[in-house]
Amino acid sequence: MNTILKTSLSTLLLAGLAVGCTQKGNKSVVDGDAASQVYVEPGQYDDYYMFTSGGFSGQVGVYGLPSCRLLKVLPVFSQNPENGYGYSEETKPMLMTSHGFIPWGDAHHPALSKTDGDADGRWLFINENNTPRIARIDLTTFTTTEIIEIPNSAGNHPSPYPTENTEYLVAGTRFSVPITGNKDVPISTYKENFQGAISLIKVDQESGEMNLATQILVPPFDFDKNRAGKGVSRDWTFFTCYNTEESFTMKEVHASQNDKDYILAVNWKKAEEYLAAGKATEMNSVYYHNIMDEHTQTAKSEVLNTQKILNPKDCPGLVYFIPCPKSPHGVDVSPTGEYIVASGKLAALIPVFSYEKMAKAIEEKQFDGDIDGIPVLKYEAVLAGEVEKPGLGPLHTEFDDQGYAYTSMFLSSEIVKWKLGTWEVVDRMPVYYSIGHLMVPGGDSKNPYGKYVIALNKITKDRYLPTGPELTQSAQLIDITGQKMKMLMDFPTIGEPHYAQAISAELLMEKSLKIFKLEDNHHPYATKTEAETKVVREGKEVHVYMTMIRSHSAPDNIEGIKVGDIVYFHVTNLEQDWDVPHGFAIKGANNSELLIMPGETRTLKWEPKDVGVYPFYCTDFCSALHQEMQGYARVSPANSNVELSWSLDGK
Ligand SMILES: [Cu+2]
Repeated sequence: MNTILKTSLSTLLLAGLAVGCTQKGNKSVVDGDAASQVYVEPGQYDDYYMFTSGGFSGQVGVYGLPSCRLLKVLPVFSQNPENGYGYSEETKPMLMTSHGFIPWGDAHHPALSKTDGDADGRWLFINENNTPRIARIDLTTFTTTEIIEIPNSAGNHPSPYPTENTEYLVAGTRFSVPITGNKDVPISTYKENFQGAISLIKVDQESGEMNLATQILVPPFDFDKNRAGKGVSRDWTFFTCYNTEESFTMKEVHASQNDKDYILAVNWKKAEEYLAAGKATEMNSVYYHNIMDEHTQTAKSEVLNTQKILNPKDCPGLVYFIPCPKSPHGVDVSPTGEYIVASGKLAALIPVFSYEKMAKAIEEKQFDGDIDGIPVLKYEAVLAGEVEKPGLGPLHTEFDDQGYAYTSMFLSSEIVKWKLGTWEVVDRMPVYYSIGHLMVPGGDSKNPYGKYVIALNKITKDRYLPTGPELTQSAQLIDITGQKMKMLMDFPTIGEPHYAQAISAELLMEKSLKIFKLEDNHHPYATKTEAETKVVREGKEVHVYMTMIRSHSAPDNIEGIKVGDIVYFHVTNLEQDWDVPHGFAIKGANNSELLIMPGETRTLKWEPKDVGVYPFYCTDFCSALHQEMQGYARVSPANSNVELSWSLDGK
């Protein structure tokens, strides 16, 4: 690309942003009855749960649709002082990695588990981009119960999209790195020494447990997004890749040279066959697998160090490249599985590929050469059609139940509705501002619910009352039941809502757990009655076996702790009623509070530095006498001979 073209490209990118940011207000697109469409009467429930990624907050937001009310923030990859996730001794192992304890993550793409191509409400998965990991959230407890690290990967962006029956999740390297050879190489030897890896993570259908089945070595491109096939294309999963120029510096220029990059089509059934046939080699990179044991209510980390690697050169039919204009970002598969829509963020059109044509082109070997042994299919042989002049900067596409597709346009800041099959654009809706992903409830499934499209916007600017330089991010709810899209409302989100998924409320609310049964609590430090409460010294460690019930803790007076001790408060909430958590905090604790659900045991580590009497109390307003739910711990000098003792009401 010459300099003038390069300059005009960046000008275009900036201009798009500027256009988006100077549009003022959306009063003209809001009809009078928009409010009634999002109004959920006090005491009534929403129709859908929506899960948004928290982006750089590392968490997941749970919203009700259509009210767009925030119901909960689920801690996943970041510590959460609100409930002690990642601070309590039980949950710390969830954040262990081969790089040590990592208290923060960058969460991108929530993905509901699927059965026959539709969300089934079993689990929610989400990827971590920065330190490659995938988490599983149990949708009966809405808690993170498993996190697996992905070795040989960097920038785990195209992840964790499930196959049609959640047989596998995928992970791909957005940033290629040296993998199989020497890792200490000059960055300028990128083309010779860097590699990409695609990972297939097997999901146990009973427990949901994830295991790295195999990795596939691919050229050092930047793998960006993924969607699994479904229906006719169920054996396949599709990745976009950019930077096919294999540049390693000033990528904004050097990774935008080629007119076409690629979609990588991976046949995961073939991968299974090659694994079974012993075609994989073994590699040794360390990665962590953290699981919350529901019986002990405590997470455990397992350190793994072998992984299987398939090389496409030894595995014909495993992977193919489909040429795609230009720096493609999103790739999405239509409800029947026939159409594969790719969005080249620098392209002036949206190419739609046909699965049927792809299968035929593979059979007839309609190739344009190969890259590192991976055949490149001919563009025209696979193309079903092109959506012409859709707008600027197409990113992602979702589908409704009426045969329409909705594509987000980052640069022209709009959602464009077009028809599958005729590829004609039928409507546009400006969004505020600079939309990234969009989401139609069920819009990635075989049977979309339709009804709404949610714009997940990157820039907020003037949408809400200003809150200084830092603004929340913004989403918008749009009605898609008519021919014309209808703007309903704006709402703020936590972190950056990269992507979202929605599921019918009925599928989740019935099975939502209300309490943990005390009799099922096999935590090694659980205390199930006040009679069993005690304080035990083990050298410098002091273990407090504590219970809480409205409105006292047992014990509430503790003496004999010494400066230099490490104190563990193992607190069991004896309540067996819904929505009666207790909290625990002690003065000077440099940790967080604990929030303990009924029937649960949680542990706070405390290292008192000075002599004194330290109050502790319940942090969650639990009863009329909540303010009285308080006790004292006495800390004596290191050489003191105060006996260890504990009591409640002098007993
Ligand atoms: Cu309380």
